[in-house]
Amino acid sequence: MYLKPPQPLDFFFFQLVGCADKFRRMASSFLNGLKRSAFGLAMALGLGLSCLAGEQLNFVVIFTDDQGYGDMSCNGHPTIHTPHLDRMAYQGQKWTQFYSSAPVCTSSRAALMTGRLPVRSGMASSKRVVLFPDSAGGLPQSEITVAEVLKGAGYKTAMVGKWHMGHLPKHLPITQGFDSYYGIPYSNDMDRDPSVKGNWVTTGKSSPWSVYRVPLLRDAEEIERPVNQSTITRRYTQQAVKFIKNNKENPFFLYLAHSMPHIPLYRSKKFEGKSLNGIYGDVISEIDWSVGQVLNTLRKQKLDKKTIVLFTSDNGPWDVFKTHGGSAGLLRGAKGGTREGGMREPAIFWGPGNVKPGVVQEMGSTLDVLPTFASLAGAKAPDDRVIDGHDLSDVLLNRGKSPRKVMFYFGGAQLSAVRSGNYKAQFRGENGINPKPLAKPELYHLGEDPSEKYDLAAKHPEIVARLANLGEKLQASVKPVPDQLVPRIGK
Ligand SMILES: [Ca+2]
Repeated sequence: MYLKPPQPLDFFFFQLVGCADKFRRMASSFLNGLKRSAFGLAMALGLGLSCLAGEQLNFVVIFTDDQGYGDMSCNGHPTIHTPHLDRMAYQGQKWTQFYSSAPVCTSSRAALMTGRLPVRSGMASSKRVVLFPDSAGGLPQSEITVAEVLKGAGYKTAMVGKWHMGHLPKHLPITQGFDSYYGIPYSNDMDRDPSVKGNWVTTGKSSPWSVYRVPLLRDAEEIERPVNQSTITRRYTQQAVKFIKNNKENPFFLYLAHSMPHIPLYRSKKFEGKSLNGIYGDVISEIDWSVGQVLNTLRKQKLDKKTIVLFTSDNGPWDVFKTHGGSAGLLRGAKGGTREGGMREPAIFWGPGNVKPGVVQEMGSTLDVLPTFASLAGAKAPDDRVIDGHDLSDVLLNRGKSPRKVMFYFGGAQLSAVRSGNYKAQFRGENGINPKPLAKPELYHLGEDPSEKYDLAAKHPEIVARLANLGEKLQASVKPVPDQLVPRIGK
């Protein structure tokens, strides 16, 4: 279902400016018509895009770590304040049923990069949760990332932030389609100094950042260790802004993956004590500031009308850390689980003049990013392998409904739940990487019961059977591949 956005005064102003700009561009476009390439004209007419014909759209993905569905004020959080995300949401499309493809970091990121369920690339495992600093594996070179797809279409590409798809040189972003990399290659709570006792769990405070001896890499070179994490959100933002400014003359793809709000939580001085929500809210405030910096840079560089920005998170909130973890709002469950709170994410697409503003209540997924960006860029998505993503451009450009009708939920490498339309059947336990089959499957109507409270399995066994059948067909399509999460360095 498509809903019109809320319309405060500055939204009307935005629309007026947008109309005037559109008229100017139409006139300019007409006068320059003879100069256009036939391809550019066909693209502009065919896609209904607002950017000048023949120009390629830029793409930015802002990805947060462990931010819950409820952790934005525009998703109803009462004590977290996110003015930049809220503005992004009413200028863009806020999706209320947008999923990551896994409830944990490594698998979720592999799906975002490849458009494929992580079990297809060996990036989901029933033996290890995620990649660790002693892991030898990573995203196989045989996989084709969205960065490689766009690079093939002439894009400059950069990754800033948390990678977590292999930290050895052969697995880093610069081997997977990114021209440059700046960031912490895995989670910010790793490489913990074992001699330091006490931590955020027992004290309710973050340990000094020097306790976590994580590296900061530029391309493949270590430039800082341990990383001063209190400035990391700001430094990632500076790198992102610099990349945008340096690439205003050519199409670009920027993947900005914040290390926060994954624990341990750190923020710069300016954001200390800023939020009613405590340190977690402070951290989200700094990320929100960062979103504002990116969008304002695009506006100032006059790139906003030819850029699509997606903001979303990799998995649900890590609720075991209490006030240092976020909130999934009214959704059930959290990080690591296959209830909605583990995998349904805050999600906003923004692209003034291109993305139709509103609230989208249809399904979408990070799996859909590769096919959608490839389609909008006029680039070729891989056709020699199974792609689990769908092209969402019809929804973004207000031409049609979401092609995503089904969502599969994996706990580790085990298919645990299946959603089709409004119905979701839970077949295995909700937590862990090797969840056991439930004695009886459960069934929920996610429209009427978004919190998964009222089991309808006994009432609708035929729907449970239909969803089980969808799951069996999906599993039959997955070919066994080496588990990338198991091998250890030197073993
Ligand atoms: Ca995560």
